[in-house]
Amino acid sequence: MSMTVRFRTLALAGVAAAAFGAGVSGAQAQGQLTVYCAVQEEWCRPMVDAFEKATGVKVAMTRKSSGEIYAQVKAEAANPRGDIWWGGTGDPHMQAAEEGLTEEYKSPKMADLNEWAVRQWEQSKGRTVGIYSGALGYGYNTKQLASKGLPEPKCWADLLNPKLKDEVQVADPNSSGTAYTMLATLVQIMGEDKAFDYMKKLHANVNQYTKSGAAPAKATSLGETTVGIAFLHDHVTMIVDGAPMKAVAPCEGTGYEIGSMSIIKGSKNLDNAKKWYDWALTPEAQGLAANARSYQVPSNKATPIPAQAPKLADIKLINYDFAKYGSSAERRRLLAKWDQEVKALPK
Ligand code: S7P
Repeated sequence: MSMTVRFRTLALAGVAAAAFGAGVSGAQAQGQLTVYCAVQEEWCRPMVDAFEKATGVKVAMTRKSSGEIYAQVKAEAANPRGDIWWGGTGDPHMQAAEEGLTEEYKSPKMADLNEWAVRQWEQSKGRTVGIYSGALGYGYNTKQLASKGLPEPKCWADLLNPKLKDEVQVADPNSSGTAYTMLATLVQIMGEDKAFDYMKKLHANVNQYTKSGAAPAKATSLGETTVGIAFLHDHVTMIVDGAPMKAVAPCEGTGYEIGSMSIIKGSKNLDNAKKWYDWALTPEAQGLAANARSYQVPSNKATPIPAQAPKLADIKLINYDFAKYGSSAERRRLLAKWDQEVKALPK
């Protein structure tokens, strides 16, 4: 887990100041805000800097994986310490919404959003909203693959090749929203029985279940694993950095995420949480992603889609059922089943 907790001064620059005027000086501090951030730290930080610059609000930020933030919000429900949960896959946000852990809020920016982002808000009864989207897939290290004399994998089925024993890395779906997206995707593509058979077989090839969903992309870039399962945009970040890698949208089809944002129920800084929420939906704030080498598709229709972002229209996407796989009962049931039937298997 990568974690940062910081109260910042207002000295740092940020392009998003334009969204809320020219920015404010340190003398005009406007209170504070605690943000639980689930994207990569490299994107969390400039968001915090830009928001502080634009509003004068001091931000304490903690970075964790999606499932970990959900667990923390639930554990703190009687005495909430966070104000806003920004980013991470939509399923745990949906679960939190259903469990009443997050606040209902309608931002004046809703009209500016893509339909899929608004649908997330509607399905959660106004408790979470889409901020970006991205497709799941895997990446492989071209040098490692060549050195093993393996054919280029193209499908989910190819990851079961016995020659990939201990050469596939993926996160643990309990902590990682990415890995839960994989679990739910396979169930939707194959049906539950076949999906669990697949994951049991895949277990033989998995070298490590990481805590963070993007970690397998990094490990693939470094040649620590031949294949890493993660969102395609996380692989693209590595490829843009020059890693010898290729990203694959599996031939059977794949799932996708609606990265989401929620206000935590009982927030002690509710006005500032709403300020962040409205600001984070602007093109100025969403445009910070590409500078941070995060290549998701933004939810505001006016935010330019980064040129490097995988083109969702070119990928065989399933009709991911966010209401079902984000429901409390289904997410808990599938995770418990994965723990018992997959993770517990001997290696
Ligand atoms: O790296 C960005 C990203 O892939 O990370 C988020 C993810 O939920 C956080 O990682 P975990 O899998 O560890 O929870 C995604 O929402 C986002 O696109």
